[in-house]
Order: sequence, then structure tokens, then C-alpha cells
Amino acid sequence: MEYPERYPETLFSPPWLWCPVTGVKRKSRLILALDETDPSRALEVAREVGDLVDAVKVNYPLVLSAGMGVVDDIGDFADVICDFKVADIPNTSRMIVEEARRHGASGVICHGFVGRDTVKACVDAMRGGDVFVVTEMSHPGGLEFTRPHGLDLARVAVDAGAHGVIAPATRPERVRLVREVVGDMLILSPGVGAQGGRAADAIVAGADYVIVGRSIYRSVDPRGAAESLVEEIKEATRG
Ligand code: NUP
Repeated sequence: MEYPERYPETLFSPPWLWCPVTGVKRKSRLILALDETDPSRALEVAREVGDLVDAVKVNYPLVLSAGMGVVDDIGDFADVICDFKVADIPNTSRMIVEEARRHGASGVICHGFVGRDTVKACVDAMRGGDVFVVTEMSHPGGLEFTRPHGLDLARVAVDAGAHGVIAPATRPERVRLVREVVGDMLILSPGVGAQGGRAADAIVAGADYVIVGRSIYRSVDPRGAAESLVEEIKEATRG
């Protein structure tokens, strides 16, 4: 199956707005985690903040309630990353990623603990799109199993040719260590706001993007909330 050119605007955008590793725009460095389960509300929020964020990340809560068509719909406003935390044998993982790609996702998130063969299958199935590998998870339970193996998981991402990793904004010191392992690869950091992390701290520690969900989509003013985060990130970058 042929897929449309991912970022046709590359031709027209100044190169400094683009990351060296992938075609992901690095404009606001903010990614919206749209875990809203009411499909029309989700689209409303995506429409409201689409121009402020570099991508919208969708996860099972939204896709299970709205169906995969929501990925196509959100694609009208922003690049979409499917946070499916793919964690299966390579063949099944490939099929999952192909579905995400078929619906226009420009990125997927997979687990690394399943091994390099699975991550490599995801990278191949993404056909040039972005694959991000989870390292240490941001919630308290992330300390149990993912913390002790977080840097190994980052190495899996590097070895398998992934485009980036997920590292916890709740523990900026871990973002720093992950950066040492992954070099120039992208680091996306969730855990800002509702989970207690700060966008500025994650960016200063070396994250390329922060992923923020509830603090935006549950706000009475999602656009205002996103604007404050963009401002905070800008300040941190200046510093
Ligand atoms: O380690 C991770 N932590 C995390 O919160 C890996 C993730 N993919 N996420 C996701 O980021 C989580 O599933 C949710 O979709 C988003 C954070 O949302 P919020 O805590 O900002 O509402």
C-alpha cells in the first residue's frame, strides 16, 4: 500500500524548525495526550489546540471508545502519534503498526522489553514514520520494573533503529541519563502536570518534547492551558 508523503510542508519550512533525526516539527515542543473518551469532545479539543502542539498522542481510552477513524479525523488538525505501547511478537506488532499507519499515524509508541526483534518489526512497519520506545515509565510503579531496566531499554531503541524514546518528566534526572544513552534521538517526556512533573524541568534535563494530557484536555480552557505550557517551555529553552 502506498502512503501519502508524511510532511509535505518540509519543502517549505525553514530547516531549523525540524529535528535532524525525523520529520517531526519542533515548534512548540508540546504534544497533547488526548485521553478524552467522548469522541466529539476529543475532536473539539484537538481542533482548539491543534495549531499550538507539535502532535496529538492518542491512546486506548480514545481509540476504544471512538474507533480508529478518530486517528484519521485528528490527522486533519495535527500529526498523530498512536500510543499503543505495542508489546507482542514481531508479526502481531507489525500488524498493529500497519493499522496505525493505514489510518495516517505519523508515529507509534512501543515497548522495548519484548526485545529488539519486535522493536525492529515496528520500525520496518512504520515505513519511515516515527517509532518511540518506552524506557522508564513516569508513574510510581515505573520504579518497580522499568527503572532497573530503563537504560537497557533505551539501548534497545538505539540498536533497533527507533526514532526516539519515552522518558519520565516526573524524574528529570532519569531523562538526563537516558539522553546519555540515546545521543541525538528524540526524547518525549510524559508525566507533566497531573502526574507532578514540570514541563520546564523535563526540557532542561534534555527532553525534546513534553507530553501533556489531563492538564490540557480537562482544563476549562484547553487552549489557555496549552498556551501557558508553550510559554513555560519557551522560557526554559531560553534559559
Ligand atoms: O511512562 C509513561 N507515562 C505516561 O503517562 C508513558 C506514557 N505513554 N504515558 C502516557 O502519557 C499516558 O498513557 C497518558 O496517555 C499520557 C500522560 O497523560 P497525563 O498524565 O498528562 O494526563
